[in-house]
Amino acid sequence: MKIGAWTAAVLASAVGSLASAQAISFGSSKAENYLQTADGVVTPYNDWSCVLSISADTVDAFSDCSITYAGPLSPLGLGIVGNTAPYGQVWYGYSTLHSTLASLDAEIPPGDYEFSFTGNALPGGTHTFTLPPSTFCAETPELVSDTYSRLQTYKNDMSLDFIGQMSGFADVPGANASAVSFVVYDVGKGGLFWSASLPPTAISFTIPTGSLEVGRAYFGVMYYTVSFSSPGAGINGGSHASSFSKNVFFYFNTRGPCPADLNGDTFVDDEDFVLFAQAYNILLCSEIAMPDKCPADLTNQGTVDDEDFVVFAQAYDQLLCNPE
Ligand SMILES: [Ca+2]
Ligand SMILES: [Ca+2]
Repeated sequence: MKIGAWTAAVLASAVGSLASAQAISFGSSKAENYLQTADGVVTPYNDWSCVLSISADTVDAFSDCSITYAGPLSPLGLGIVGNTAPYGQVWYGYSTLHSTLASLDAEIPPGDYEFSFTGNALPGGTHTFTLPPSTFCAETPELVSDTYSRLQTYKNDMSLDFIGQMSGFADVPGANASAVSFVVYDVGKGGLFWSASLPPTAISFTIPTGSLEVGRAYFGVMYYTVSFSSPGAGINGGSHASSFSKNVFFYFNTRGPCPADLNGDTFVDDEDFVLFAQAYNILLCSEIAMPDKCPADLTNQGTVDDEDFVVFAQAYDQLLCNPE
């Protein structure tokens, strides 16, 4: 063997051993969502749901996956939600939406779930994952004190860190991976701007200055997640994980004192109306044609539609910007 070929073989072997750990993990995530719209105002969506997942650290690991279990959706087909290096391939199977936890638990009860996976880059097989009884925290996730309203006016003070408060939650005995966690996304194009994970009993969080941009609309989610993790219980070192998460959504923007002044000349007039009409015709903030930061989405919901027109028309009638 020439030295060059030997080196290549060793390299291939080393890369192969890194890439072929072939760990396969199994999970379940039950969740309920809430919406916060003011200080002290948190409303449940009553949309209890569950995702069952299988993830392999190899791209194109399987060609098909399904779950058989003692419940009405069995056999439950799974679909691919991710398939990129270095994360590998992830399959999800979904419950339907339920207005109560009892109804969700009737459809996705605790017990044994037998995952079947058809081989592709990895061998096929079956594996039993045991879903524990539903164990949500008692607390409702909420930005407490004046955190919500201060977030709405953070745009006036973005050179400072934003420090908010929550109540945290009492963890459940036996849970070993529980957390209060956060994500903040851009409403229009969906990019992640800030995330954090804290212990369940944490009662404050900090968004460091510089994390957010002037002129954007954001939605944030705070998760109260009770989580049970069993590293090594999956295949080839993969894990089992079950989480039970209460999530609260909140919206805010950093658009300054006069959002309807789309060209920034301190008046809301016909020039702004032209810009508004162009955005209205595009409709979706996620469209490539939409101006960056989607400034005409005055309601922070990801579209420019009649609701935004109502807000715009009120500002147009006033002509001069009135700082909020
Ligand atoms: Ca203007
Ligand atoms: Ca809108």
